[in-house]
Amino acid sequence: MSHLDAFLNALQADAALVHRPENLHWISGFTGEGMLFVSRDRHVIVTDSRYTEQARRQAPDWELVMVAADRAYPAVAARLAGEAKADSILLETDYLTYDGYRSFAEALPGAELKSLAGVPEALREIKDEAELASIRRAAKIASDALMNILPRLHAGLTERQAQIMLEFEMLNLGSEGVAFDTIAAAGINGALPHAVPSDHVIQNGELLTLDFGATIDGYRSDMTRTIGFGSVGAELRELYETVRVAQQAGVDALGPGAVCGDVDKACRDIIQAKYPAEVFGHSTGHGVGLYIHEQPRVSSGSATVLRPGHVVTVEPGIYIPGLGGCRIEDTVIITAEGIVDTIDAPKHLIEL
Ligand SMILES: [Mn+2]
Repeated sequence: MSHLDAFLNALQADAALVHRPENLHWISGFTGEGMLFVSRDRHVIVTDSRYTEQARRQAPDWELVMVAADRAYPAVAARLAGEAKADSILLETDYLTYDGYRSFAEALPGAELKSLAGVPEALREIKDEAELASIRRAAKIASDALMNILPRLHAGLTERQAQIMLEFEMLNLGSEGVAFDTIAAAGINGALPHAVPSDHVIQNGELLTLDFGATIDGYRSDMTRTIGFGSVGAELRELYETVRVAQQAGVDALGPGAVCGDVDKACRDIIQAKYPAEVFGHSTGHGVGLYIHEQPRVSSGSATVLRPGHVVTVEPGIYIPGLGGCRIEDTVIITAEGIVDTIDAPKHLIEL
């Protein structure tokens, strides 16, 4: 079934207006800016002259309406809704601004406006073969990029230099861009799960956490590896080994029919056997696709059951202020038979 057909099947109204770029992409194939108008009988891309040729190429089966300015969108929506006799219309209330929503409400005074929030996102949870192929390519680029830069990584570089090296390598290997802001955190900065790379100079005896991903056809990969420099002391070595065992337990708990909350527990139990609960404050993982963070969440108590086509990360970590931190993360595809771990970079402690 095409993505458009899947969207139409899920449509609980006469028509929908779609604005979120990732949802435009998923439903129509068009990756520019604009709006979709979708009803049973009509599917229209509304955009401006910067994107009309692109829309023709990427979505040849879609009707195209050109607008000259942002304020024209509500009027076009009203015209299309009138032509389609659409009395009920869905909008992305979780994406439009308050002013944006109001301008559509004013242009569509007779229509019943309802929320489309979460509907395209739920449809996008299960990936098809083409989507999985893109994610696997993005994952391979990220893994290869890390392995390629290892011989050039050494104590004395800054976190930012490590970040730039890694991003350059991913782009060089064919990534469309970075999947999200790369995290490179060494020494005590490793205790910040979402540290911003700084001019901190990596020292011997420190761990460096690198969390990064590549993008192919808009689809992202997500991976984290933590690397040691010089000889890493016993306390950090123990911390690393605990995360490695926890991460492997999480990956081993994945599969069709696995419950997300159980996967989280598999990781968390191992860490909590040795450390206080607060060292691992975030959830174990998340879905990955056109967004870097999407459904399903692999979190404590989640009853979501994994199915073939789900793509989730497993990324436990330990963060201790004043000491440092470690995280290890893979992006994993759930299949009918089991799993495919898309990240093939090694997970033992590498000391450079
Ligand atoms: Mn992640």
